[in-house]
Formats: sequence, structure tokens, C-alpha cells
Amino acid sequence: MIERNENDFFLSIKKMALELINRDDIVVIHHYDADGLTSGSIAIKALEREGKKVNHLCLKQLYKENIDEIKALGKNYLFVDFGSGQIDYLKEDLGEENTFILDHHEPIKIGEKFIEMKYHINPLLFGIDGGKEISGAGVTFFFAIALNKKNVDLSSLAIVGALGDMQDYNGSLIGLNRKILDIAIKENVLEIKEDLRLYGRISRPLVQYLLFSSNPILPGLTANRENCVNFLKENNIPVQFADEWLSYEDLTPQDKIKFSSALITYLAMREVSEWKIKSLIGEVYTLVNEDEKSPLRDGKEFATVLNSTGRHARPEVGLEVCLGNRDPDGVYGEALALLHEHRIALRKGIEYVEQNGVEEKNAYYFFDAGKEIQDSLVGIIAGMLYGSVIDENKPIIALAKNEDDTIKISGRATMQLVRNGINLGGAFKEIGNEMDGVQGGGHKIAAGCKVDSDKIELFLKKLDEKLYEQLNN
Ligand SMILES: [Mn+2]
Repeated sequence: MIERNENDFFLSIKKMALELINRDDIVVIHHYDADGLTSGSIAIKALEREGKKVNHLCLKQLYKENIDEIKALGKNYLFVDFGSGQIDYLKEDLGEENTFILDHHEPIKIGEKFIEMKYHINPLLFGIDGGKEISGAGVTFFFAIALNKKNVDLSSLAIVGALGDMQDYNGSLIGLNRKILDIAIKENVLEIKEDLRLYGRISRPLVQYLLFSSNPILPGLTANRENCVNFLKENNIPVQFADEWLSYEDLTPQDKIKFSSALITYLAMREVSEWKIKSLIGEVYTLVNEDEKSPLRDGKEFATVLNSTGRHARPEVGLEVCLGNRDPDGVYGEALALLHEHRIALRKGIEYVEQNGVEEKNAYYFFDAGKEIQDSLVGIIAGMLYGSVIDENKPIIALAKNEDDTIKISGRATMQLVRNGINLGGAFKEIGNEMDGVQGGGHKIAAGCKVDSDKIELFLKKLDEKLYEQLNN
């Protein structure tokens, strides 16, 4: 265990900022999900504000094969939201003096020891939990304000990154994310309130707000359109005004209270556990400078917009949105179109699984999407099957073929299952240690890995044993 030392964490960031500001020919390399895109845009904006010319590269995964492409773009390399897991070859192939890393993923070790690296910031090296209390965008944000205090306005992007990595899963952001929140509130770029925290409060019509709720699942309502319509009708909640569908945020304060208390009563009558009902209420984050009806106004919906661009192979659109583009006929318009496309792709994926069915193993549900579902969407789709296709008694494991013919495995569980002992990331990692051709890990509730196709049978067998053990301990 490393003792917590926030002072040294901030000091090391300051040192790195002072070093990088003397360099030119800088390349920012970042991941393509919401946390990666916010990290990338924070780094680019902060460096450009200091008069630096910056090249950047967005990657789906960072592999050794990308080194030549990175080298061609410049001489100094800033990795954000990844890098800690690739230190061994980054150091060797790019040179320790020219490589800078701001990450929050588990750094690689040789034996019990972390690999030494001159410019490497990771909260974990300072006893700070990079899973729960700061994301890649958060680390990059602290780097940005070490470069120049004026960068405080980028705090809202750091929060979007944390929400994209689901660091609010206990109902609020904690630890260093809290520090970022305080800055964002002081700068008037963000507001927090306690409210119903189902996903889609700004851009989903009320029926869909209930219908698609997967975190938590609302027994009787999730995936049951008729019940959702009846619920709203019986409780006199208006769903339409003129010909516009209303979202939760469109309701009057009185109707909001009516809605949330009716929902709580509805669930209590179905004997939903108290902790689950409590988890419905928590913090929601509003980016106050965004348009009233824009999905960017809610922190979580902003993260989904970014994920939609990345997962549909247009991450540069997400990056431009982070950098401030709001042109409805340009990049921002395209981002909204990609969000729409994302929702359609998810719906199609769910229909595919509904038609082809899900197998039930001892300790998990299972489907193989082959090439029918994009590998970057299969995990999200698996998680959306709870409440309709599958019950909350076992995790779900989905297979898809990667472009290189290895198999992508995605696992999803629910809060209920995590409370019952499920740790998907842990199971994947353990199997990776026990056999060759398996690389992966992740969180308890959501995890992924890559498996060589000839190892898949053995992998699935081992997984069944491990998850069975987790559920029965
Ligand atoms: Mn991240």
C-alpha cells in the first residue's frame, strides 16, 4: 500500500508542466472514449493557450504498432488517459526524456515494483484511487492549471470525463473530483443539484426516460412501454406540450416532485430494496453555459455524445465539440447526428439479441454476436438487456469478432450483482494471469478483454468457474 500524498501528486504535476512548457513539437495522444476525448481537448487547449503548436492523435487502443505513427507527428509526446499500462515500450521506443504520461489506469509492474519513469503522473503512485476519485481528464485538468491558472474554465470538461468513466457510481463524485467540482462551481461553468438521477433528464422524452432506465433497473417499468405510459397517465404527469415531447427537466418543480415520489412509491410497492430506491436520488451535474435543450447541458449526456462520436469512428468530431464547436450546421450538428445513429445502432443490437436469444450458463448469460454487432457497442448492448431479456441474477458475457479475428469479450453486471460479490474485471485479470492469449480487465460492474480465438473455449470454462465462485462465496 502506498500512503496517500496529495502534495507530492500536485508537486509532480507542477514539475512536469514546467518541463513540457520548454518543449516544442508536442504531440498529444489520447483515447477515443469520453474521458479520453475530454483529456485530449484539455491538454490541447491548455498547451495552445501557451502558444504551443500541438499535433494530436486519437487511438482506440494504444499498441506498440502505433509508435511509428506517433513519431511522425512530433518530437515530444504527451499521453493522456492511457500510457501507464504501456510504459515499458513507450520508454524504450520514444525515449524517456521525450515521453510524458498523465493517466489513471493501473501502471504495469515488474514483479512487485512499478517501472520507474521520469515524467509519469498517475494518482495510484501517490496512494490516490484512480478508479473512484479522479479520471484521465481530471489528472490532465490539474496539469492544465499547473501550466496556467486561467485554465480553470476547463474544469467542466474534467467532470464530463469523470462521468464518462462512471466515477459517480455511488451517487456523487468524491475525492479529487470534488476539488474539481468546487472549482467548476466557483467559475460558474457548472451546477450541482440533488435530484432523480436516471439517465436522459434533458434529452429523453419521459416515456423513454423510464423505459430505458438500466442503472438502476426499474422493475415493471424498464423495457415495458405500456407500463411506463400507464404510470405517467395514472400520476397525471404531462408528457407533451403542443407537439413537443417533454423531458424530465421540462416539468414544473411540482410535477418533478410528483413524478419522483410516485416512482419511489411504485418501486417500494414492488418490494424493491431500500438501497436501490435510495440510489435513484443523487447528484446531477448541469453545464450551465450550454443550451437549455442541448444534451451537452447534462454531464452524463455530454459524455454519451462523446462516446457516440468515438464509437462510430468520428472521434475528431467529439474533440472539436470539447474544444468549443457549437455549429448546428457543422461539427456540433454532426455530433448530434452521431448520437442519433448511436441510439439506432443500440436498438438494432438489442433486437438482434432478442431474436437470436441468450444462452444460460452456470454463472452467466451469454451471447455471441460474431460480426453482427460492432465490437465497440457489444458491451453497452449487453448491459441494456437487463430487465427485458435477462434477470438480474447473473452477469452477462458477450462475444464479438475483432477486426484482427481475435475475440472481444465484454462483461456487464448490475449494482445488485456487485453487492452479491461479482467482480468481472477481477475475473478477467485472473484468467489473463493463468493463461496466454488473454488480455484484459476493468471494473467490477463492466469489463472487457481480448482473447485469441483458439483459446475461447478454455476461457469461457474458466470464467464460469470464477464467476460461480464469486456468486457463491
Ligand atoms: Mn479514463
